[in-house]
Amino acid sequence: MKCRRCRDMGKTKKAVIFLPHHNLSLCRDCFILWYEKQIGRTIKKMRMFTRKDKIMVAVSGGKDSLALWFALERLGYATDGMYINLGIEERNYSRISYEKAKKLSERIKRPLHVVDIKDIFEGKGISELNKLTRQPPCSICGLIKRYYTNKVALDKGYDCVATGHNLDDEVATLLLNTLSWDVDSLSRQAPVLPEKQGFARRVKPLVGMTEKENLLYCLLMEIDYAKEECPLSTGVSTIFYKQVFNKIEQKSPGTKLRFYFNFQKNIYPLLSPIKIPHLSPCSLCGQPTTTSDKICALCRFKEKVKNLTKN
Ligand code: Q46
Ligand code: ZN
Repeated sequence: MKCRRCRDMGKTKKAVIFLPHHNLSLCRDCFILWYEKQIGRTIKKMRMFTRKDKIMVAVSGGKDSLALWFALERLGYATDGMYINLGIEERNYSRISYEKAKKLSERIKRPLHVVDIKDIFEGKGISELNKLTRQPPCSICGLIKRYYTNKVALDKGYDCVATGHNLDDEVATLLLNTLSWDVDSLSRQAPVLPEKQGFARRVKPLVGMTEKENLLYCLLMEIDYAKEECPLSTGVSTIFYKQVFNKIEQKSPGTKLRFYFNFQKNIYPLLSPIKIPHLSPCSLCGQPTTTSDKICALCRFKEKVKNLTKN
């Protein structure tokens, strides 16, 4: 298989990848160019940020967020990283993920802000918090990540938070939310969530890129990433929906892109005005909350952990 871009320029080069959903085969150099161009286009088209903005990239140490950070740097955006150490000791997951994030920050010479949840919850990581509270690990993890990415971005004066959600993540969540007609969640599923009342702008520049494309970019750019999936991810329902989507995509290339971007174009605008909850500052930490008792979910969770630890 030959690179189509090279062929169009009168050259012949061997392709390293064929992308059926774009009907495109590309060599190493053309893939890198194409990949970064696609991200740049998404950023501009969706008005995510400009070169004047200060961007905080939330990195997990995995392929997607590290590919994003590296590509944004190469595209000339001002980006710093932020890593949350979840204290997951199973298979050394958190230690390895942190090392990969740190390694990239040193390679591109950009700072990495680190929040360690064991400092916040008296030595407890996600697994210990799960055992203590009996709340599912991913719901605890999601709460902590949302809270601290927002807090660090606001405290340190960033214009927005960029996350590494890819097309596969987005279509799996979209399918899950659609199957249960979860209008609330659907009305929040956008690649750009604008800043409002104490919330930093959140953007997902990789929404048009698949896991496979992010992986290849890491390999070609020699980005060292954490290969292990989170050991607490077993039973996460989006894994099943990703498998379903990959089967559909094999039969009908382009379905993921159509499903996601047609939702954004045709359905999301009808949903977004449905609910804008009233927000007020949490009386304990000052972060925005929708609760009537004015204590945010994170502070309530902290209280719960404190009480259970005492007993
Ligand atoms: S890190 Fe956290 Fe994921 Fe692990 S505990 Fe669940 S949510 S699976 S992206
Ligand atoms: Zn609070």
